[in-house]
Amino acid sequence: MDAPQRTLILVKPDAMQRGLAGELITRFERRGLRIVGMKLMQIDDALARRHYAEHEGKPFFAGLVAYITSAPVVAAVLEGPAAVVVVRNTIGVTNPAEAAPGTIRGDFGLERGRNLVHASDSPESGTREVGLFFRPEEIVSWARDTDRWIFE
Ligand code: IDP
Ligand code: MG
Repeated sequence: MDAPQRTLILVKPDAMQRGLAGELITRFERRGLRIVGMKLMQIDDALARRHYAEHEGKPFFAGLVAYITSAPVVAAVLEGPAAVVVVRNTIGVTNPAEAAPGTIRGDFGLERGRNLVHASDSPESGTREVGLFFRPEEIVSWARDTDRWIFE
């Protein structure tokens, strides 16, 4: 089994407004990932800026902050073997116009600025972003027994 990892996903406001939260979360569950944290929340300006700090100064930054703060989001922590790359592959590339059919962005999106879902892009980002959105006590441990029927 690949090393277990944790990664943050956000069901972004466009997906929330289209009523797609359940559909998107279902895809991660069916992939075999385990939900270890989940909440509905409104991201404020300060959190949006910290979360997207790497994009500060880019032309789309102000629009990105306005977009991610425009409606409630579902934030979740997913856990599993190689979870970071598995989730990135499940959501597809940043621009939905170029995302493969079968991926979330490739099945539901058309535009880069409305791409339905966020996912951490590396194990280090996963650790940083989980820490930004969740307090340690909000992460739930599953019984070790369940590893036997979910993972190899
Ligand atoms: P990612 O979400 O696939 O990791 P990033 O490059 O980290 O993509 O960009 C963060 C988010 O910023 C994207 O998901 C998208 O919503 C938005 N974004 C990225 N590039 C552009 C752009 O060129 N125009 C508008 N929005 C963009
Ligand atoms: Mg990114």
